[in-house]
Amino acid sequence: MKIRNLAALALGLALASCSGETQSPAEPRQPGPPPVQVNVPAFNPDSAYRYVAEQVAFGPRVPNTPAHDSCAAYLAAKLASFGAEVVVQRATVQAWDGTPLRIQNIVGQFQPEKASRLLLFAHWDTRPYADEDADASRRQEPILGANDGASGVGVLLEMARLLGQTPTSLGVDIIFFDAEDYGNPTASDMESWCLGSAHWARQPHKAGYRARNGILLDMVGGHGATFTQESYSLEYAPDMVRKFWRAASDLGYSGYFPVVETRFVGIDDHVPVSEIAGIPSINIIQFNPENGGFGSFWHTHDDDMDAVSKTTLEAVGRSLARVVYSEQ
Ligand code: AHN
Ligand code: ZN
Repeated sequence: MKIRNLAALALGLALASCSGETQSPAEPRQPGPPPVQVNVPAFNPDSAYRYVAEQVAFGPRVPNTPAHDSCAAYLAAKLASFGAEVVVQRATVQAWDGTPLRIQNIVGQFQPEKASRLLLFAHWDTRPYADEDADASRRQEPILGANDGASGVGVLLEMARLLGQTPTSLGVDIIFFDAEDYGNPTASDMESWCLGSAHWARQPHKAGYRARNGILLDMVGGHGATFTQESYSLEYAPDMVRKFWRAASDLGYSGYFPVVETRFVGIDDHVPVSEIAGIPSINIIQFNPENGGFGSFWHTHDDDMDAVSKTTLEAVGRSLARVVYSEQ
């Protein structure tokens, strides 16, 4: 035990001594040891933004609609084109209002032979109603979900492009969960909100599937977004929360990622992945406790491409890439 600790200390010192990356002068990094040098391929924000726009161009991606089917085919083909081994998990699940939903969870596996793995995920479906819209006459219409749906997927597709070119130490799986935004407007419950992820968590694409950690991206493109440390994430995977916020800080993104805990953000896909599948997961989600919570676009018709910032996609994508390529 003692020798192991000494070895870890020596390794820590060795890594800490070869700091390399420069920091942004505008946003000083948080105090602590200097950043560690890791070779991270360049996350391209233009590419991520294009993947967001391509999804939004299908229109709302609500289960049981043709646009939903077309977008599913696009996402699976995209992952395959980057070299992932793709599995599409199809099922019919029941929405809270009784509607049977034909869902597709889309899984892209990189280096599937590796035992040590990381799981990256986002929901790809969009909400069937704009229940938060100021215009009551349009609250029954589905939303475009540029942020709430397409942004997380867009960042992960760009991540997939990098994974296809530059292998990581760990194997990586990317899952686009379906039917995560069909929830009961008057309840924050796993049963109505997390249909795709709960289905997968009970019945993963591979029996006995394990991953060291999971990272969920949800609404990661808002202009001037802040990503606070959500309390379920801190409960399930505090080390990964710290790693992610540290990576962001090392890159000069502390403005986007303040070290602030927020409670009651709501149930999200990381809850079933952590609790049912047993994979400790964090949620990177726009939430500002001083400003009403989620962005003003949330569950409204304002959630279109105008609500998406390339700079925010870049801050999240670069931080994520740094975490994924640092993990040994
Ligand atoms: C609730 O608001 C119940 N959960 C947050 C999960 C969510 C919905 N994220 C985007 N849309
Ligand atoms: Zn939503």
